[in-house]
Amino acid sequence: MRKQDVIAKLLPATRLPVCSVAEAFAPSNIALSKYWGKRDAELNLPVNPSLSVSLGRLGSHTRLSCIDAAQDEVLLNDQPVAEDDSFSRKIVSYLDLFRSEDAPRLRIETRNNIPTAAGLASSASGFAALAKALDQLMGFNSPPAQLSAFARMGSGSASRSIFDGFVEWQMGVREDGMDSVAVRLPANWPALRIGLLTVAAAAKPVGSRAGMQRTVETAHLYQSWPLQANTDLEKIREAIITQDFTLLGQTAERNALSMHATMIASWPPLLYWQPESVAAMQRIWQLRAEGLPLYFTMDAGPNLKLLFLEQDQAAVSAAFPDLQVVAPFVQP
Ligand code: 2P0
Repeated sequence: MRKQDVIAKLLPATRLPVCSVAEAFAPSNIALSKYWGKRDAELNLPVNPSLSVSLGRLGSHTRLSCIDAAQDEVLLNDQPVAEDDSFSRKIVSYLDLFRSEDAPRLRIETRNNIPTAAGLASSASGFAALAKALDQLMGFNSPPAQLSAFARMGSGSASRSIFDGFVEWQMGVREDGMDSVAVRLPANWPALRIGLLTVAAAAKPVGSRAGMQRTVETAHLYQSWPLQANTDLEKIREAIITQDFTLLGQTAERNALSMHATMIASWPPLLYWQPESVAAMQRIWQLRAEGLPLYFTMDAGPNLKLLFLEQDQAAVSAAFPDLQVVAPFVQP
C-alpha cells in the first residue's frame, strides 16, 4: 500500500495548518533488541519487533512555521540546507504526504543535540519530532499510536522515538501497517546508564536503509534473524520487568552481534566495524572477565553504546575516559 492511501483513510481530505508555528522535541533511542529488515519498504514495516530505550534530552527539536514563499526552507542546526540536498528532499516529501497542495509553505528548523560523531541515528529523533510538530500545526490531534505510525513512515526507528523510557515497536500484521506502532513499557530503571563510545567519526559507507535491504536479499544467515530477534525481545522485556541487569546486558550484546553477523554474511559484505570497534569490544570482555558488569550494543556504524549501572560509572569512565554517559531515567 502507498503511504498516501494509508494516510487518506485516517485524515480529512483538506489539510491546512490551524496555527502558524508549532514545535516539538523527540528523543534519540538505542535499540536493545534491534530492528533489521523490512517486510514492506514503502511503509517501513519491519520483519521483527524491536525494543529500545529513549535517551532523555538527547534528540531533535523541530520548529515549523508558515512562510509566504514558493518553496519550503529547511535549516539544520541553524544552517540552511539546499533544496536539492537529500535531507531537504526527504523532509519535503514527508510533509507533502500530510498537507493539501495549496497549504502554505513552511520553514523547517531542526536542531539536534546528539553528538553527530557518535553515530546515533538522527533520523529517528528527527522524524519523530517532525511528526509531532506537524500534528500540532495541522491540528490532527493524533493519538500516540497514530503519531508513532506517522513517524515510522519517515523512518522505522522514529516510531520508537515518539515515547520516553523503554519502548517496544510491535511489528503488526496489517497490510496498512496501522498496528505496526510503538508503545511505552510501564517500567523505569533509574540506575541504568548508557555510555556513548565514539571510536570513529567517519560517515558510514552504506546507510541503514540500503544495508538492511542488502542483508534481507543476500544473507542466508538472515533467515535465523526473526527467531533470534523475537526470543531476545522477550528476554529484554523480562530483564526490564525483573530489573535483571545481567540478562539485559547479555541479551542486548548478543542481539547486536547476531544482527552484525547477518550484515557480515551479506554480499557484498557489510562490515560496519573499524579495528577500534573490535579493540573496544575486547576491552569490554576483558573488564567483564575481571568482574565489571559492562556490556555493549552497536548499530549500523563503528561506534559502541555501553550498558552499565550507576554504581559502576567510575570504573567504566576510568577505562573509557572519553565516554559520554547518558542516564535515560534521571531528570537533569
Ligand atoms: C535499530 N537501526 O533498531 C536498528 C539497529 C540500525 C541498526 O533502526 O529505513 O534509520 O529509515 O526505516 O530506522 C536504523 O534504521 O531505517 C535502525 P529506515 P532506520 O535501531
